[in-house]
Amino acid sequence: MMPQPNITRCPNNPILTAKEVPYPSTLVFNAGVTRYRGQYVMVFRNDYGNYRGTYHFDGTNLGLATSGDGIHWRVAPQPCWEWQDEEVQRVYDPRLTVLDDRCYLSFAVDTRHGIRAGLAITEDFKHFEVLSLSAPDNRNTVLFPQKINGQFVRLERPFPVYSLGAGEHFDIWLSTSPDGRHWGNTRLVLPHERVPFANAKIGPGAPPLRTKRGWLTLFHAVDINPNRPLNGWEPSPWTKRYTIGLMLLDLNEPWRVIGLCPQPLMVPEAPYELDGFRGGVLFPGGFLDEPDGTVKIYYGAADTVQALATADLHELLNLCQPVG
Ligand code: BMA
Repeated sequence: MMPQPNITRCPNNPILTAKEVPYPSTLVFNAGVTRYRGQYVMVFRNDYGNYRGTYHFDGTNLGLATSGDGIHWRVAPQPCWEWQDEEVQRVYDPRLTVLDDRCYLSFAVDTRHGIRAGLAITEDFKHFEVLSLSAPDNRNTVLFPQKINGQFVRLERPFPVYSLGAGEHFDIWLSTSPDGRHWGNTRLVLPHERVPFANAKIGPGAPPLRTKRGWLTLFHAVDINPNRPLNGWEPSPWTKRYTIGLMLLDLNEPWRVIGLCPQPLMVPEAPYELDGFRGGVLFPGGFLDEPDGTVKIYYGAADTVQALATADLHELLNLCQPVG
């Protein structure tokens, strides 16, 4: 018998919503979360104002929240970053990684010439030095919390539409960098067809957790069913369900998948996951281990609110079936 995922949704869910944000806010979701200098830090995506079509509101900025326990959050009085100019339309879907006591923020950037994946560094969450921006189209980059063989390492999700034709069949890749600015040595990690519960794109979720057995890694997996409307508020019918998947990557050769959970770790089922701007979306962005052997899984729910679930680290490791 396959062990079943034993995941506990936080009773306080959703742990952050637009109501708690002291500046214009409509949707609060897809946050990056880490521990930095003695507290939990969250950078969340904040879409504000009215819906303007094609998934754009009046604007999008990034908000900052801090916490002593990872459950109850204080939102800073001002957004921490908004980037809009002639070329850049918005920065969104942040992920946070602490490496050598510096905090890195990886993010997606919509530009007038495609979607780019960026990496910035900050110490105060007020000033962000942009180290790199990828060529389009790429996003969902997550930085590993350690250098491997002296290199920065990231997972990423390019989306090659021209060569693959119609459809959204995108995969998880990995690149390395000597300095966080120049990225290369790109390799395929997990093709979407190896994920039994995805019939469309997959993408990196949160920065991987180092364990004795390997890098434990969350990802999102999309299954499209045109006969299953997901009841979002968005005017166009939404049929893409986003579940959370789990894999184990080799510690020294992290492009090698050594374990994969054959079923989703979490599927949308709580009301705040099913009802929202886009119903049925779980989008993991933070994954933290605790001294008591549990882990915290932070995820955006229904592209509307921020949620948290907990699990046992060893149980998660045991869910990953060996793969050759
Ligand atoms: C992806 C991104 C995410 C979003 C998800 C579901 O393509 O845009 O920001 O959460 O779709 O809408």
